[in-house]
Amino acid sequence: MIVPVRSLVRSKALFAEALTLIPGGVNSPVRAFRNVGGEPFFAERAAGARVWDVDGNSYVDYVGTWGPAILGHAPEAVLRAVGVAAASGTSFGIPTAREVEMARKIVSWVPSVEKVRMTSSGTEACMAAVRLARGFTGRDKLIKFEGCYHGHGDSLLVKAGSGALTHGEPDSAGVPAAIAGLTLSLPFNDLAAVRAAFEQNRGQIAAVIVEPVPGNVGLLLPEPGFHEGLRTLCDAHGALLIFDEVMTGFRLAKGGAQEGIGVRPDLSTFGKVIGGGFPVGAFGGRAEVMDCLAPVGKVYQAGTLSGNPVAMAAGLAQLAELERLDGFRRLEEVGAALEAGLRGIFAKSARSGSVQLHRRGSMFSLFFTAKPVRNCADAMASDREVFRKLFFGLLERGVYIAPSPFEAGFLSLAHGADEVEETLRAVAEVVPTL
Ligand code: KE4
Repeated sequence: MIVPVRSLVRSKALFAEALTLIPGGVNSPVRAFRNVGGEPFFAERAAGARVWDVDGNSYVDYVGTWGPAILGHAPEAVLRAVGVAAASGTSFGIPTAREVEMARKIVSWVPSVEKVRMTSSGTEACMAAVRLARGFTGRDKLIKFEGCYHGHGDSLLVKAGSGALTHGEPDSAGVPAAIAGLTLSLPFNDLAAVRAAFEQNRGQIAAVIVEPVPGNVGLLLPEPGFHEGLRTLCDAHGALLIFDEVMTGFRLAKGGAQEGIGVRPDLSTFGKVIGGGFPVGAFGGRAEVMDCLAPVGKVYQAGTLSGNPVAMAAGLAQLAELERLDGFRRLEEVGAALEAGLRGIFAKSARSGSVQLHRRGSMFSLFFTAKPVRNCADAMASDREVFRKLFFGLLERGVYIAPSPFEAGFLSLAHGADEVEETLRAVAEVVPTL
């Protein structure tokens, strides 16, 4: 493929101005390309599996706005629903029928969820779920896993993944030691470490929170028995099990990752897909736990735009399309096709022994290392320079993967054979240069 020289003039000018007005020039750190270097391009528009930058360059998009764009960008059904909803008012701060419809949908799709509360982000959902677990159990400590990212709430920015891993600084400044000290961050897939933490903190642990299939340190795959072990340990020690399905929920299956794993958490958090690209989060689970929330119980949580009618309309339309189009089966098919193509390319390359390709459904990631990647430490030990070369090699060929080895790739229903073929052609050109 002749690699066209891509003009980035307008992106550069916008970024230069953004840097004078917005910290790092971005409203969320992962967008800043800090993990790969260089400057981000600025999006002009997106449709289907593609995004166009302000200089007119187009890219097959595997970031999908970090998960929400599961149908592809600007799906007709979502745009229509948003227009209808917005025409009747964009926010009321008064209960609406759409919130009941969304709650009914989540409860019916995710059997472990008996009651659910909407928020405006995944961060809020995770923060609230942790507060609820502490209020329900009367305990303060929390177990999480290194590299898992549950938003930027203080208790959860401890050895967190995603953007927090950019400079190998998984902890954030500004989080009081007294709060961070209540969070025990353990290696993913290490049940012995969890067992020991419960033993050493008897009666003190309110909850274990985990991304069932972590997507914020690249994609990690849970080993057989890991989640069953977490369930057993939480039951034995009177702690709650929280599955953070903000990324995996309504993506890996109708019932989220927990459907395939077959373990019933006490609480789950959601976001991304159920907002159809609008600001949404949700948390739900056992009714006896959820009823500890105000105004019924004493655990306070609130939000001006929680259950926003336009966001609900977008999310409901997206979920309806996923069901109508037999979306989960098709996402598995396109994921398998991309995986087979990538494995074929790497198998014939000099890199064949030093790349780990992880995929679950429509989520995937690549680690450049000869060793298996079981947890955050293994992921951090992978070769970031090779990843950086892959990223930019693909970008200049019109394929946009996450600008960090510590993120997952996302496929959508708009990624068809043409997009996969175009992607594999670009990969086949770049891999020999790595
Ligand atoms: P938000 O507050 O960004 O809506 O959700 C936080 C969150 C919670 N839990 C999981 C499993 C998540 O993946 C996220 C957010 N994911 C990142 C992508 N790695 C969002 C992108 C960003 O931070 O800009």
